[in-house]
Amino acid sequence: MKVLRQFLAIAGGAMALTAATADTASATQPAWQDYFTEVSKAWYIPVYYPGRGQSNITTAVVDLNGDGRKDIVLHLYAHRYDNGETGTKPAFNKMVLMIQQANGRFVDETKNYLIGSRDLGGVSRKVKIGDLNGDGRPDLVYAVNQEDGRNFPNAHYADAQLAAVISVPGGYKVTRFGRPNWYHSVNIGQDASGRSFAMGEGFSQPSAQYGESFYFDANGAAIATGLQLPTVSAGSFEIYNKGGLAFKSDTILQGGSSYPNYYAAEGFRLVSSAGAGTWSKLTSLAFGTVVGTANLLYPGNPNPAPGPVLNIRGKNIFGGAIFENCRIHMQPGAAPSVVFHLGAGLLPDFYEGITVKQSDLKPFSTFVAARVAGDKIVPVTLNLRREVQIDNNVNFFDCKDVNADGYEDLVVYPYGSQVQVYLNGPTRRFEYQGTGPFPPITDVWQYSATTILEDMDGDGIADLLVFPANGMPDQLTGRVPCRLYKGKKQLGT
Ligand SMILES: [Ca+2]
Ligand SMILES: [Ca+2]
Ligand SMILES: [Ca+2]
Ligand SMILES: [Ca+2]
Repeated sequence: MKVLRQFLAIAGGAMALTAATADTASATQPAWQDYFTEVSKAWYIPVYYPGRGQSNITTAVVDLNGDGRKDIVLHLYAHRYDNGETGTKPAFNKMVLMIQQANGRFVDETKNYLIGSRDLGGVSRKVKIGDLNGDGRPDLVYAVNQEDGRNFPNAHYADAQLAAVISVPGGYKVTRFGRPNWYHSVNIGQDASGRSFAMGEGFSQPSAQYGESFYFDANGAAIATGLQLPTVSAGSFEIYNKGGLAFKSDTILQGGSSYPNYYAAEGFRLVSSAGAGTWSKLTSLAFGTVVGTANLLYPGNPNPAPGPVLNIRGKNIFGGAIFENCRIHMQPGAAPSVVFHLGAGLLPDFYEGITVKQSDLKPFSTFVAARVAGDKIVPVTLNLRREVQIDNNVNFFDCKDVNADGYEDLVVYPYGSQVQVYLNGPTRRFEYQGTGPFPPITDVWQYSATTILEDMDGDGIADLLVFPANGMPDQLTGRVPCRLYKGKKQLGT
């Protein structure tokens, strides 16, 4: 727990590490203009945003008003300074709903669509989209904590709840639910009747006997389900239907949630959907091999924190864990697998018991995959060609078919650099597309840039959003311009 929490200081959403090393464009790579064309002045973030670390922008795309055009849902958060600006309350904490107009531009229509409070109660770390209350309109559910307020002595580590932006008659409303915690994981499952529920877990409270889960009604209220679900990882988890029982969600896969098992996949399988449901734990799967122990020394803390050193594909890594995952069909029609992101520090000169500082570690990033077979978790070969591993600051990614060929791809949204796409196909390889198809990021906020690749206008070709994930330089005021590039032709062609 201690190592995991401290590692968040390295791996958290708003850190400022060296931007990923861009591939050198070669003559064989096509110009990005073949793939995208910019929509001028398409959207903006409607507030000046401080570039001092304690700030975060969570961005999701979803069609809020059912007109077939994807809209942009922003959650803005910034902490006050711990001196000067008084107190520990957030300076900004609000939802912004940008509705796509017929001309492809986005307008802040929060007042037209959001009823009541805009406050999620903290920093959102993760967002999932699904119809939680069964009215046919999409809802959003957020894991909320005080991640970017963590440097402050009174930053209320565990005072946040889960939060939903949920469809109600006449618009959307914010509902907070769940016991106070430092939430980092959230996802959506379905019960035996097909009714959706949301669940999540946090790092700050002792684990409950059962994982808490909530239904939502037509008015957006959260209702405890009473289902006896497993306590899931606070890092991240997938809950899905592998098939075989009436219960819709019968399988959970997640990254290892306890010391020293951070580099493993854990899971649960529903064995009876009678009553509140009965789940059994699956035999876990270790990724790579634990080769020893190293100690991490933090500034201002004389006590080094020990942790396992993992050898994976010939490299020794340390101080990391699995914080994100996505569900994928490796081939069309195949049973689901789960892709995990393993973020850690590269330890080039490891010997048993070595003590290192954060600055000695080079950020290391890789993807691995697993699936459930019987009562075991088994590895799935994820053949990523030319994988970007070093200095690649990854938190978020999607498993989705991004070029409409029927094969689900891996789409990675690093912090501080352009989207990275690995196209899947019949050869069972995921081919990295390099930087060639994508426009370079040149905005003043490029150090905090991130991306979303999604078909925003419904023409079947993915479009590209480029925007800051957190604070921006002080010279920016008012509306901060972001980018939309409309897709012209499919990636990989
Ligand atoms: Ca819309
Ligand atoms: Ca709904
Ligand atoms: Ca594809
Ligand atoms: Ca499009």
